[in-house]
Amino acid sequence: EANPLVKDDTSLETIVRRFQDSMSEAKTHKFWETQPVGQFKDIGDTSLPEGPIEPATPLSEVKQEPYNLPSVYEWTTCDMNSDDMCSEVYNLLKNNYVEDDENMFRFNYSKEFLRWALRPPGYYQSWHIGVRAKTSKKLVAFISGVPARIRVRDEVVKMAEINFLCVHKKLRSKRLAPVMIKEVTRRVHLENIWQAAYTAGVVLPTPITTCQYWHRSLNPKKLIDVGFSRLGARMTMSRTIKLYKLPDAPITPGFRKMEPRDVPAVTRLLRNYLSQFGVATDFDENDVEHWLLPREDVVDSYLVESPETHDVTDFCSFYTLPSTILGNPNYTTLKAAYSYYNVATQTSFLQLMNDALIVSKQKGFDVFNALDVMHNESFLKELKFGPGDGQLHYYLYNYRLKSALKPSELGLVLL
Ligand code: MYA
Repeated sequence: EANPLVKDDTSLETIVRRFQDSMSEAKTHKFWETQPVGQFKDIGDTSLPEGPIEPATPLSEVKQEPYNLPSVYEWTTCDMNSDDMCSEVYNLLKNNYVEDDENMFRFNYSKEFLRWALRPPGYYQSWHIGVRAKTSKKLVAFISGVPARIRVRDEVVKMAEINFLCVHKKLRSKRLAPVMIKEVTRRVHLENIWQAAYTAGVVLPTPITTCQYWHRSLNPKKLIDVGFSRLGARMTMSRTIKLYKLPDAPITPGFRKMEPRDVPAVTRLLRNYLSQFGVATDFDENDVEHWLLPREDVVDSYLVESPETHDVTDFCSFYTLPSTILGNPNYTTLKAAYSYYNVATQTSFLQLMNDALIVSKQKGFDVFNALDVMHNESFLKELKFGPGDGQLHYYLYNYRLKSALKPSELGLVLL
């Protein structure tokens, strides 16, 4: 049955964007054509080997000085430990980062979230790169990387995860982004790392997979009021509210918040689950401690501890990413939870994720979002998620896959 509450995916803007995406292989990419990424012209060429596109070079051959910026700008390294610097990055993103196709919502990553996302185990401050206007010293652009181990088929590869690329709205289309991408690449190379992973809403050469966002209404009235979703045909507000109603407390016996003592068990559970996907993150205990231990208003993790054996059998997690609602007189913020990593072995996946919905509703989220990655497809429709209009393309830098993956073959969620 059609879900009556989905962000309008048949709007003219969406149709136009889908058409443009479908034509994007015909577009030229003056910058991306020069980079070691899968090129559109090579799609389907099975003679090309899987693996690095370019070999690593000796570190002494890596360019030692930063790339040149237009003379009115200068590079700055952003110290995310500093409150002032963190606020500058926060404000740049709050006002200039990703919006939906209809410019109704803009991501509003919190300062605490940015600190968490940018300071994982072994992070490099030199990969947190800002651009300032020389005269005013105002921060006008940002790009970041963090180190990660990502397994591609049988190979665990050290990579950079690149995120938060942002150029101030007034400085768009001046080819600043390519310089920033080259500069972060240079600084990643200086650490002897030669591959990267990133996601984007735009089509570039060449996605390893294209995923879809699905949305589960928790507060349907607000979502309709702010234009995130529409009242379905033949639906009233009260029927809609009833449709999305959830129990007050989780159902599964032994369902509780993850604690520090759970790190070893959760790591085993996750490593075992992620081993089945073609491309997946390779988490060790340090990573799990950083990425999955609950942090208020940043990341939530729950697990099922068997009441009999005390084994940890199931796990679910989501991160907090609000969006600013642009130009609505009644509401300023959409509170969204994003599905992160989930593993079910004893509890049904459906019941586990229903419990995740219940606790996110309790915490005051308006909507729970999930991509169709890993085994997520198996719960989306049944738990009343509706397909959104957002597509998310996943990319690898300097690593070729012989063929694209299905979203269900991907075990990687970037923030
Ligand atoms: S994805 C989130 C990106 N941010 C936003 O969408 C926020 C709002 N938009 C902006 O701030 C600007 O529009 C941005 C582009 C900054 C996105 N990824 O300077 P330009 C190419 C990669 O004139 P602007 C995220 O953070 C575009 O195709 N390339 O354009 C992951 C064109 O190249 P070509 C992109 O609009 C980022 C060129 O830039 C993206 O002023 C991963 C135009 O430059 C994009 N999202 O600025 C980065 N958007 O002519 C890659 C446009 O060839 C990392 N472009 O088509 C690669 C790995 C690096 C490390 C490697 C280590 C080994």
